[in-house]
Amino acid sequence: MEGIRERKARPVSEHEQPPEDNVPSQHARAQTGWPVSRLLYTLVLLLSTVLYLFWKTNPGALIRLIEPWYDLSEQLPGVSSPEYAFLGADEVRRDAVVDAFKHAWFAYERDAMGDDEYHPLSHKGSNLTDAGGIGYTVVDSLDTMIIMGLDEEYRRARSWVDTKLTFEVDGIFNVFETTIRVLGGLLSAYHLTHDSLYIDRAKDLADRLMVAFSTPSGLPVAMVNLGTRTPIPDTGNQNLVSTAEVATLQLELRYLTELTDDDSYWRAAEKVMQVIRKAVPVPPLAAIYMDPQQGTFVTSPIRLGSRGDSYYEYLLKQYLQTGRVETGYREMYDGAMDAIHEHLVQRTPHTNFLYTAELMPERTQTHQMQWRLVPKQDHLVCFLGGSLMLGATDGGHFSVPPRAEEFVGTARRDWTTGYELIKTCMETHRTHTGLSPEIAHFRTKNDPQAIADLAPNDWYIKGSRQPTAALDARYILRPETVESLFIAFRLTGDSRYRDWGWQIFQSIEKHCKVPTGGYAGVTNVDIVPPELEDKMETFMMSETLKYLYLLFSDSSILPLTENVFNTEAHPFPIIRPTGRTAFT
Ligand code: DMJ
Repeated sequence: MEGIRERKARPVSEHEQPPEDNVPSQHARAQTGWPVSRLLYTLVLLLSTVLYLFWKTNPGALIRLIEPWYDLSEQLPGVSSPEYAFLGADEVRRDAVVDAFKHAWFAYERDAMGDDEYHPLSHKGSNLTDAGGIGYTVVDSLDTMIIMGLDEEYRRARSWVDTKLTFEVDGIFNVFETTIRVLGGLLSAYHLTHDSLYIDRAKDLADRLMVAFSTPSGLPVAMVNLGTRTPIPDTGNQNLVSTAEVATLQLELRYLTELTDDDSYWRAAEKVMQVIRKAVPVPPLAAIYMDPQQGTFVTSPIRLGSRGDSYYEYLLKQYLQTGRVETGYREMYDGAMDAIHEHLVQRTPHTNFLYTAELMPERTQTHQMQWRLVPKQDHLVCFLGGSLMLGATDGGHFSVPPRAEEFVGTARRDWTTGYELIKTCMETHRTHTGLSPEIAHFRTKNDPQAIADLAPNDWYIKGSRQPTAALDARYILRPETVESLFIAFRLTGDSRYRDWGWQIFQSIEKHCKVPTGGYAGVTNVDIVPPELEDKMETFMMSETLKYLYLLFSDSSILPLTENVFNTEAHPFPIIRPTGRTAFT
């Protein structure tokens, strides 16, 4: 400062040559450098303060501001290198998944072979009806054994299907669950083996299920008695049907028509989609309940989780199943994705996590209808990350990894949202067990302090700190996050997805593995050691372990461009039916 003052105090005339002793010394030169560095220092300080205040008040906007540069260096979000990666197998991790499958299967086979469900803590099986079961677990697991090359285990399972499986059971079964797990399991076993046993069984089952479609609208009722072939409406639910359930039978029924030449399955499946296309509101967000008498949506929550999820999944997959010619499905899917982006996609206030909220219908005091946005997301929604990326690349028909210029229209938006959603799903695995809860709640801008305290990371599990954990805190061996990781890996070759999948697998091994055999869900993902639930859901062997296996396998196994996975992870081939009018 002194130097500045001195110079100001003694102005030198333009023409005056400085006398020799006026030439600044080295020390004085350093002093004259101060103003610049001080200026810079002040500027940096000022800028940091502004950025800090901006971050505090609107962190999302700040991240969005810098995102374009971040993207530029990365080419595309979710892709580390633009170079083509050969997707070879990670044999060590893949084989660890096979060992896990064997651990699950052997326990089931030892304690409960043929029963619908398995209880690994009590070493028992159980059936879905008192009249008996229909091989839920065996049939749901067939294709995983085939894919993993477990020939001996598969041979025994096939023999059970051949000699013991019967659908002549006087019991009531859910149409959707039976279709995706049992019919889907039989059809994919056929796809992988061409063993006609599976077509015979699939046809027998489907013929019993078809009575569900005999409603005035063509929307199937929720249940049937398989033995008596009687449709059973869901009286406990005002005879309504859930949107996901009626709209997640199509891949299975259409493939069965392709295999049998019996058109009735295809017609029934397509009729449902015609009814939905006509009934869907503007914007095209589907409420989770429909009335099978009227063929209309009823006022009910709108969400991408339970009872809504696979409706969106199958819009895209029906389009992919028939070689991308049925543009009607693609249009419905694109319309739905636009509406989801406009009405459901949200960001958390501090960490900018992307999630999809739910809409709850409510009546105001003056009886007006209004929709309340609820910031919660089911684990089930985690399928959507991979699904969006798959849709954005038109079913994996882009380069691997995709090049930015391949994306047109809303494809890049969908890709980015898909990747961001996967990141959020991974974030919900940051619990004490490393497992993610059944439902995650997210912070919003003006949350009360109690919620702010609970959710320093912008998300929390409702009730996880209460002595009796809420159902939200459970992890029941669900597959949706690893399903998305598998798709993202196949589309990008980016090892981050394998690392994330491995992380999840290790948490399952650590906390869900029952030493005597099998895997169990946990009641609270935030308690270590966790309390186990005495159930191994069938999707552990049909989906979770299959998707993990495929994540670590080389990409020649079941390429996405040649197969479409049903919602229970059963692969079907892409088909090109002739002589049929496409759904356009
Ligand atoms: C599976 O049965 C299917 O993935 C279904 O679409 C949703 N729920 C379970 C797995 O979580």
